[in-house]
Amino acid sequence: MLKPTATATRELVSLDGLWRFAVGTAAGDQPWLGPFDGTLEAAVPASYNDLFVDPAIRDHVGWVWYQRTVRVPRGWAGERILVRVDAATHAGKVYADDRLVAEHSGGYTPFEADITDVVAAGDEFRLTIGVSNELTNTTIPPGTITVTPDGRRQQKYLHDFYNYSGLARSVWLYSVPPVRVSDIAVVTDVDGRTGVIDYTVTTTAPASVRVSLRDAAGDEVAAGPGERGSLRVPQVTLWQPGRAYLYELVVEIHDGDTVLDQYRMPVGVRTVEVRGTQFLINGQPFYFTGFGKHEDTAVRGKGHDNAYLVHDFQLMDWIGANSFRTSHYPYAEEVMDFADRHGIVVIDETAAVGLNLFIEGGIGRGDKRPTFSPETMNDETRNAHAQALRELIARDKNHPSVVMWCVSNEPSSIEEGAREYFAPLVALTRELDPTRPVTYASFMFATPGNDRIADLFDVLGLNRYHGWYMANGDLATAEADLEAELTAWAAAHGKPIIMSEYGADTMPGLHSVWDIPWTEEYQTAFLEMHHRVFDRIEAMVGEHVWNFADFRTSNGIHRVDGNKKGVFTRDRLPKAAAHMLRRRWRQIGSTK
Ligand code: GCB
Repeated sequence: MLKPTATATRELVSLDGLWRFAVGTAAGDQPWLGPFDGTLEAAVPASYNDLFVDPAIRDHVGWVWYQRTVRVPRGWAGERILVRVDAATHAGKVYADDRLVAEHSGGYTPFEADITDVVAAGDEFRLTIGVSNELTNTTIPPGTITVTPDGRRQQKYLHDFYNYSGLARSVWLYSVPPVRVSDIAVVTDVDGRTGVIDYTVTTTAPASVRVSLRDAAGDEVAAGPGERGSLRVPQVTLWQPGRAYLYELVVEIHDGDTVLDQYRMPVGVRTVEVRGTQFLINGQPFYFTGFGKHEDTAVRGKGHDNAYLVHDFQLMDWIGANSFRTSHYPYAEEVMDFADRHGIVVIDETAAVGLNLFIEGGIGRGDKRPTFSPETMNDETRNAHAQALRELIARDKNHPSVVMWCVSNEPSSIEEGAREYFAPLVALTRELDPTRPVTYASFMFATPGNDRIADLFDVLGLNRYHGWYMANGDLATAEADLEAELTAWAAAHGKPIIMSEYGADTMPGLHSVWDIPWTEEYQTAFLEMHHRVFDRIEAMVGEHVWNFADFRTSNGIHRVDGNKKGVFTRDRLPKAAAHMLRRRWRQIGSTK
């Protein structure tokens, strides 16, 4: 699905702002049939949970409703008119006046509705969007709804980050011509000094397609006719980590001299390859430094915010991070575009977090049921997971910043059924995108001896907490355990290894001369200990600290106002460890 954009043939209206807001009440309610009662308004984009000071809203389980009046620009007669919701977490329903025009499951990928037949250019209509935050054993991510003795529905889930919900990303009204470009796929390669861009254009009807590639100065450097082809760019400037360079692909549909549709897309030319225990970008060994992140800020929750986007990337630049993982769901497309433009490397993850009844964030759950069974994660869960992969790859396949797909975070890969569950999903990922390596982030009870899926992947991602959830406060034991474990993984698979999570909860301002967990000194010593070990293991190709910043979680006795493993606080102030990381990562650069 192409991101909506304004071109010579397409127009775009942002529907962000304040929307009327209502919490779903009785079953059978049909709030879209008219203006809402009540005075609540919610900001879009933002999660709704923390906007209001009302536990009945924050803890609501089920549908909430957003509504606004929209006027279709009067010049849009004869065009197709679409509403695009960048994300409705975790399910959405869109109504134009009284009519249901789109439904979608999956909280972090876009969907749209063609409302051409329901609205008219120049007229107003009532746009109502329902959003459900319910998670069950067949959603991605999964969860369980329980009922308290006093009759309240409660949402439980198998991941630690707070279940923020709502319209956390933009909503758009846009126009496209009746015959148009509906998708573009590019795959880039390098042949000596020549860049090769294979492209495939999909159109809504047979049409005469022409593509041209412009360099950053706007000069055409290659062009070709047809829906499919290969452009060659002599003396190509590559997209490099830390040195982004983007061409622009201009795709047009012509009828004689008339341009029926035009779409413009940035393209970065680069290659990605796993060879032995190396991860190569443009043929050069790449060492990932950076973080697992979250979309999380005060008040907005998971609401996309361009100020935080800019500031987070500034901080990553300041600290010398060259990459991040979109833990634990696809991020807003603005984030991916920004990474493309600024040369930050991305490991792109689905929302398949918590396929694990065994643990949550290092703490045993005490659930004795099997993770993979007809009553727990089952074929329907896997179908939802497959759909999440399809939508992620459809959305992000053209981003040069994306160098790898992460299929899942911390699944219970040691249990019976794990291989049957994952093998088809990894095969699907490779079929959808044969060009990028595939990884998963494995959990701490997985060992080379009991893990059932590691061999399916190209790169091993290890989430480990030696010195935190294990050997807490004893860094000497933790160092020996970590080294033994990494050595064993390296020997067992001969694949590149990324430490996809390692981190220690840290209260800013807490200090000690001893190895006392939660102090700033302990976080620094903990990370330094890991780095000593990483530097002794040949197969290591990266280190992603957990987490970039503190973030909101559900309540738990091991959470103090959320997860405090951030190297930055929730409002993005550096803890002491940030300065240590800055020294190390600025020295490492992108190759070690
Ligand atoms: C993990 C999870 C991550 C948690 C983290 C923790 O293993 O992947 O989502 O936040 O542990 O801090 O417990």
